[in-house]
Amino acid sequence: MEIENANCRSRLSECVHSLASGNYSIERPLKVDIEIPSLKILIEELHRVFENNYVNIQHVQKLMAAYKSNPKDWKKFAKFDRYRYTRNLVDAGNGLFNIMILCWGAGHASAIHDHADAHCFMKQLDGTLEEVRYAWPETVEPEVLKKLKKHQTAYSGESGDVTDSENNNSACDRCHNGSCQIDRCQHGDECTDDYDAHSMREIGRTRLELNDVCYINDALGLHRVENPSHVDGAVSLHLYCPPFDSCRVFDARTGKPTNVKVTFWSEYGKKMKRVMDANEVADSQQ
Ligand code: 2CO
Ligand code: FE2
Repeated sequence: MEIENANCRSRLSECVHSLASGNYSIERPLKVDIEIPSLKILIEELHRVFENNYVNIQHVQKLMAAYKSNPKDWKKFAKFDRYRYTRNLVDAGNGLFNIMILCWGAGHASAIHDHADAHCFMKQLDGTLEEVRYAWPETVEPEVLKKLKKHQTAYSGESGDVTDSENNNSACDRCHNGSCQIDRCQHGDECTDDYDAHSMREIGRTRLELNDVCYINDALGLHRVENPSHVDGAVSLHLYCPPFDSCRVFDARTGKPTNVKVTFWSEYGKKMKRVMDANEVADSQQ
C-alpha cells in the first residue's frame, strides 16, 4: 500500500480506494525541479492544485519543498509563547485545506497525537525539529484502517466477513484483530474502560532540518514533535487537508486517548484573544 502517493483531496478514510489500489510508486528522495520564489506564490499554487478533484500527495510535498524558506515571507505570522508551541493560521484554503505556521520555543513539544483523519504536510522554516512516530495502541483503531480492512476483505473474496464484523456485537470495533478481550468494553467511540499499560511503540524518528518536508496521516501512525534545542526556537509550516479543530492525544505510558480541541494563537498575523476554559475560570475566581 503506497499511502504516500495517493489522493489527498479529501478525508483520509474517504480515499480508501486509491490507498488500496497500490498502483503507485514512491519517489525517494523526491525530485524537485521547480522553484517557488515566495510563500505567497506557494499558497496561490496550492489553491490552484486543490481546485482539482485529485491531488497527489507527492505533488504537494514537491511544491512545499520547492519553496525555500525566507523569514521575510513568514515573520509576521511567527508568534511564540513562552510556555508551549503555538499554531498560527496563515490561510484557510477555501475550507478545503488550511495552512499554518507553528512556533516552537526551545524544548517545546507536542503530545503524541493523531491527525483526525486528515493529511498532514509539514515543512521546516527555521531551526530543527525531531519527529517521533508511534504505532496506534492496540485498543484504538483509526477510521482509515477500519475502512481499509473492510475494503481488503471485500476484495479478497472471503465470504461474509464484512457483514460479520459489522454485526458482531461481541467484538470491540476498536481492536486490530476484531476480537477484543477487554472486559467491560462498551464499544463506544473512545472505548476508555480498560487499557493495556503498554507504553507506546516507537516506529520511526526523523530530524527535520531547514526546508525539509514530511508527511503523515493516521494510516502511517501517530507522532510527537519536539524542538530538541535548549536555546533556539523552531518554525514549521503545516498544511492540513481537510482542516480539523480537534484531534486525539495519547498518554505515552498507557496509550489512552483523549479528545482535545486545537486552537489558533493568531490568525492572519493577529493575536487571538485567549478564551479561558471552565477550570481556569473557576481557579481565577477562588
Ligand atoms: N499536528 C500538530 C498540530 O497541528 C503539530 S505536529 O505536526 O503535525 O498542532
Ligand atoms: Fe502533528
